[in-house]
Amino acid sequence: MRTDVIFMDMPTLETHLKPLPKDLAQLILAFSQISMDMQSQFPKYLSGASGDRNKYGEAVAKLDKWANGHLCDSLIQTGLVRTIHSEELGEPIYHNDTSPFVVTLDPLDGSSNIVTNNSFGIIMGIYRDDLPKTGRKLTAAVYKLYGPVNTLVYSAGMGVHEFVKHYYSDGSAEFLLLNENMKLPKKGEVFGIGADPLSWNPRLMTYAKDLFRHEKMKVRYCGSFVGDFSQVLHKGGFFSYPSTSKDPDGKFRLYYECIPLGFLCEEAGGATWDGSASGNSVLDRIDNDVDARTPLYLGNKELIEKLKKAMKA
Ligand code: FDP
Repeated sequence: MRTDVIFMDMPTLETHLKPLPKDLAQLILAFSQISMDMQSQFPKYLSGASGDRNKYGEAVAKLDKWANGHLCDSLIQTGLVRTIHSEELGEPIYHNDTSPFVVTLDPLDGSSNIVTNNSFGIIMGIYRDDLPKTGRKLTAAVYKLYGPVNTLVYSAGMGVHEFVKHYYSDGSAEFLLLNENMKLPKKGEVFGIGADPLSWNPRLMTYAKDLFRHEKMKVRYCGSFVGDFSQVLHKGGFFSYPSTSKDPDGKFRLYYECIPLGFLCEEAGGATWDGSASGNSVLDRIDNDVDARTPLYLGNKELIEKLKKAMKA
């Protein structure tokens, strides 16, 4: 047992994963190790665009390209993944038929934050079934947030748990438990809404003003979904990348971003909405296109209920 730890009594991620099925625990642990090791390579890939465009027509940063390649290769090497669907892959990688998991990847969420040295991360969804399926079939979700400290949050349907990368004096590092069974605080404190406000539904603008005036909430917008989600998870509140007059389906990707973080939000007692008239959670949204986008609204349950009413009014 190492003794140079302020969190000396806190369980490691490996210990915490023990109640899960062995293969699932192995995959989450492997992801944690891969994402931890990746950080030392980031400085080599900070300078600008790779020259490629992804399937959405977006410019791919050098770090996006490297992160995607490295993650896909490393996950395949675990022998636990049979298919990888990634935001940065033109086509899925079908590796074999026998490995237990299908994963979705946003290999570098928040690319525009690379040059400004602001937070970005990785989002992974884990399924036992082949896709497409609704988010209700998700087995587990995990994200890594590269910020002033590095955190990893996972849920396999038994609570939402946060770990922090702890460095030992011998230079090694591992994830130690920081927060277990996280729940959104009852009173939402922060909110952030993406896209051009001039193209928002005017009802969303009215709702946002209400968050200032009546809910007394503060604006926080990170530029990375993982960063914004982490704020809602810790402080309670509301986050959206909405449907707009320019982009009715919004910007976010249903499978790569919204289902995994929507799952964590709901597991932590929050709610999600895909903007549909039927009031769907993003976990119930049916789309046979794994690359589909969806409007996204998430946060404290009462705020989402209020929003749904406000958008109908
Ligand atoms: P990015 O394109 O920089 O990778 O969907 C990806 C995402 O970042 C989210 O992580 C982030 O919340 C959002 O887009 C930022 O979009 P804007 O630059 O339009 O604010």
